[in-house]
Amino acid sequence: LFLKNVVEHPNFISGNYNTSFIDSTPELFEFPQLRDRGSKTLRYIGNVTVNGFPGIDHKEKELFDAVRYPKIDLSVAPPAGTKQILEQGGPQAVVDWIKERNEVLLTDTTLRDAHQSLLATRVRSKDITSIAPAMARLLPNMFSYEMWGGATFDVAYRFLNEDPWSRLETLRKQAPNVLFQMLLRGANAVGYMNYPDNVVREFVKQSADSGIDVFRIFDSLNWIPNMETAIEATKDANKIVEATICYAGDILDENRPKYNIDYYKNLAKDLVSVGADILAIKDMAGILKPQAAYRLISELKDTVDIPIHLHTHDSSGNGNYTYAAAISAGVDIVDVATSAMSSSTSQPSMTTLYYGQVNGSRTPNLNPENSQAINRYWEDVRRYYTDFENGLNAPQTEIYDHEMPGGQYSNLQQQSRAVGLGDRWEEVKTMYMKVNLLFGDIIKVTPSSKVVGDMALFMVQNDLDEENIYEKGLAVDFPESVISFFEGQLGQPYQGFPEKLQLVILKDREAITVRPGTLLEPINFDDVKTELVGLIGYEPSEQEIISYVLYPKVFVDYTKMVEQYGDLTKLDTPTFFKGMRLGEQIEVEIQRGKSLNIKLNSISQAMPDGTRVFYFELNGQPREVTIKDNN
Ligand code: 3PY
Ligand code: ZN
Repeated sequence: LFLKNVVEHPNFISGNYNTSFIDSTPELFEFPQLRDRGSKTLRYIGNVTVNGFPGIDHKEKELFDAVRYPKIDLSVAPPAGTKQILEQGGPQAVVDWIKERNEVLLTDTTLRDAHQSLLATRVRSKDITSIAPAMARLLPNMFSYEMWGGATFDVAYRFLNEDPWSRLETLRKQAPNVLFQMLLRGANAVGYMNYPDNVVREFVKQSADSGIDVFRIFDSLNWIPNMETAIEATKDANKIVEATICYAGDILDENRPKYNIDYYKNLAKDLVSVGADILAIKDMAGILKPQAAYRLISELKDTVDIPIHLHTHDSSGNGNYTYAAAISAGVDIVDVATSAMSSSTSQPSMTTLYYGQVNGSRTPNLNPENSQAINRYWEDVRRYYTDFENGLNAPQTEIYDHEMPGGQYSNLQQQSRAVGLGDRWEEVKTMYMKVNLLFGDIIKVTPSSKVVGDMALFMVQNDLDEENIYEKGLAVDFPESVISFFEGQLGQPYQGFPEKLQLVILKDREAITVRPGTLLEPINFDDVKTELVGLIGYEPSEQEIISYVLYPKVFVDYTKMVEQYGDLTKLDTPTFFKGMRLGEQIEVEIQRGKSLNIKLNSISQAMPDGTRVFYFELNGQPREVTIKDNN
């Protein structure tokens, strides 16, 4: 294409060129793909305007007030932060630095768990990267930003038509001063099943190369063998291993003896022995009560010599109360979010925590005015995502009973509606609790929590209960996720599987007791590459190859969307979800100094074949686009 541009250029044809011709003729680099960009964007806008965005009600775009950006001087570089400590001294220097701190340190989860738990993980890179330069300058004293991993990886491809790797790389450039933290599901990487060891290794390597510094590594059954490959890979990359204990039960409740204080202390010691730099306590459901937090953190501080990082969800409304107790007990770091993206199923608010600690001995190093300046941005931006709100706007103390992770509640509610159990939601929640006990009281977090949820729905749908399951269960086929769990494909739960139920569920299928990763063939990345070239028609990057290995269909579907609609990441969020109003004009800056100015003048009536013609203006030129109306 470049050669074609050269030989067809008038100066080239007329012989009017010299050795600087290429350097001085930038239009040679304007390939048809670039020119095509406008048409693809118009096609996307037309389609979403008339057909709506998958999964949300189709209605006209609302009017939004201008977003309040913090006033910052971008020409002033962000101050040095924790990232520079890692760069200069490696993980041990960061650990030493944490130990020297008296104030409680903060991780800001706004860019990952907060929106995963409040807005179905739908916050787009555009809204994340727009605020990152301000975060780097106004919140430079954070221990880390948790901004990647968990569900954000597949949701980016699957629902937002964007590449999670480029989100990470862009953020890295914008916030070069604070550690970047990701959530990694051990042998399940950022997926829902165990992957071969070389896949986990490659994923960690690519993530580290692209900008992740702190790997919060957990296993959905707290089974350490499933975490070891990821831990080794993190060490190989000279990054920080935050080995994680998922919290279940209640250490102060004598009726819940399975997960008692000794269970946690032993696990903590084991995690230190496999290489933890930091110990994370991941209270994914928000069930760690304040008094229990005080005891847990106090005893863990006496048990291990590495920093302790506490994560909770504010579903019960007790989140900051739990943190206050943990801070008194000596916890080193806690997870918080900007106020407008905090509370309820998300993390507690950072500014609330600040005021709760102010004038105390461990007041966090946070400037409340700066934090409020960032918060105003999120107050405005959260409105773009109203369609993805989970509807929970008051404390849910019942989480202490059902123990559902913050991110699962609305998902399971949605799943219940989808299978016609919308009006039996209370029953589903009660069943979730009963299934957990039937399963032997397991750790519930992605993906083990999904198994419990799938089983709860299945039991309610099929009128099964804890009495009749052993008999009726022999005649039914259980959900695939449940069978696979009882086969041992997610690993081994603490104190094993309930054998009687395992027989009913597996029937004649054999269970394994070894680490699933030992049975999985390593992936041959060269073969995968060849296969992928055949599917997408271009040479994939290493990041794309690993994405395809983790999520083959999701990744290929994403590349097809990009082929059809081009790069949509520069489109503003209301337009991305709702399209355009008649007469509206928008500007899409596709690269610095280069914009698409788009105006929607009119839309024709539907033709007999169901198509409509959209009359746009693109940078002042009339453009017609024909769109199939699927309504
Ligand atoms: C995830 O694995 O995505 C989680 O957030 C678990 O809590
Ligand atoms: Zn969480």
